[in-house]
Amino acid sequence: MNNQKIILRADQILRTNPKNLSAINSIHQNSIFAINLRSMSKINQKILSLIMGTIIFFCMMTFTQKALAQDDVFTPLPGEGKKCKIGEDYYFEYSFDKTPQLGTVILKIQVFDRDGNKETSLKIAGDAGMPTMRGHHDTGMVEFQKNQKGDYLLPVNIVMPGEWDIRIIFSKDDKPIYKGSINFSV
Ligand SMILES: [Cu+2]
Repeated sequence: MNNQKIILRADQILRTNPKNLSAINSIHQNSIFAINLRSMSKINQKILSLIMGTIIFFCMMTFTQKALAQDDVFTPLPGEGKKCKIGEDYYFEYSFDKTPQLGTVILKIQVFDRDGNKETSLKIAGDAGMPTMRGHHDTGMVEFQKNQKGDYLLPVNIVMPGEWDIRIIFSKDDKPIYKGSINFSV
């Protein structure tokens, strides 16, 4: 059957018995099969493989982007004064000098080794901003400064009420070893 005939036949069936969908369906299936066979010339096969290649390419891109995005996952931290483990070797605790409010608050992080001794060999950087307004207030990664006691300090400027987060990266020998985020609202 050619296409014209298929359409006429389907039309005929619909006229005589509008509810005979299964007959229409089977004609439709046959027509798809016939059209597929006819259109599979060599040129179309090339186009088809090109399309398949493009689809696979974009799938791979998506996978790669997902893998990269996973690299950038910041673990939400459990709360002020709570122990946060960095692998087996270190842990840290953090606190603010006051409840975060408009103005400047100071975030303090204390790092310890597995025996509980102060650890000062890490580098810590933090990026404060508003998750719902990315790019508006973000400070970019700013390095914490160590005080004489070996505490790591970062002043954070809270410029408007709403949801805030501070994304923090801990590095050992310039390699990131932990990523965490502190979320709070003002
Ligand atoms: Cu804002």
